[in-house]
Amino acid sequence: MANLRALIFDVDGTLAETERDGHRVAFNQTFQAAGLDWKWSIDLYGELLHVAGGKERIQFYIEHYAPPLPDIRDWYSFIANLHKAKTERYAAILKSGKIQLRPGVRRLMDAARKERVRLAIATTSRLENALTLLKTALTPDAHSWFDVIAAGDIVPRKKPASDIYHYVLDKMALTAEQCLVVEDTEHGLAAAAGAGLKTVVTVNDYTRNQDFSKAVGVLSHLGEPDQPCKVLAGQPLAKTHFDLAIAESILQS
Ligand code: XBP
Repeated sequence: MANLRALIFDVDGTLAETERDGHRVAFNQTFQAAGLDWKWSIDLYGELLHVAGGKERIQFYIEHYAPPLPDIRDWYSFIANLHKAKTERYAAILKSGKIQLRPGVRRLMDAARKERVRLAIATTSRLENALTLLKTALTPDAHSWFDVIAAGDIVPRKKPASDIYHYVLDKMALTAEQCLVVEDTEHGLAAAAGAGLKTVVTVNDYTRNQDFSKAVGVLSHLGEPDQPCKVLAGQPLAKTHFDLAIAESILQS
């Protein structure tokens, strides 16, 4: 590949549909086990997803939805402990094998490895969560597939700030012009665009109505030879699926 040196993937919603049936369920299980009368419905969770990061999401819920509150002095530790417990429950859900990769993710990563296009991860989620998903849904030695796995609190500001993408570019010693990002949300797109990166968006039920005008393309998913993706915005694809040749042509244009 003349220009394309790396693909940078977001995790939740992009690699797999983790939010509705993974993170949300783990949050609810944790609230119940902690004796909290808090329940995040599918619709409410869609609203809460505007806040990136699990700890930040719990705090936002407390501040904006006035749920029944326990008598707590140290809210910082309380939220941190809830979030830790939620991470364990989320890992158990992933280990049960219920959550699979979205179409085309493994195919594109395999092709990149064959062509020596480097791989990286840029996520708001906790590192353990990203690693567990990669191990359970991709491959047990997933660590070795990625040059950088940038996650969670590793940078001061979460998406939509661009910190995580600057971090990945720094660690890989690449420029934005040498990389293509795959994201699923407006926040993720804003983060990548702010670092000067071109981004392909693969939407999901929570994000399909968001503003993706800064994306180089918007797809239903990455597609497979026998499972065509739909182009929702951008240039039509000459094939059923998104591949490295298309990624390269995007960087050249
Ligand atoms: C997705 C998120 C995360 C998860 C929860 O991040 O917003 O907050 O919903 O993860 P991304 P944690 O799209 O960047 O992968 O509970 O581990 O924070």
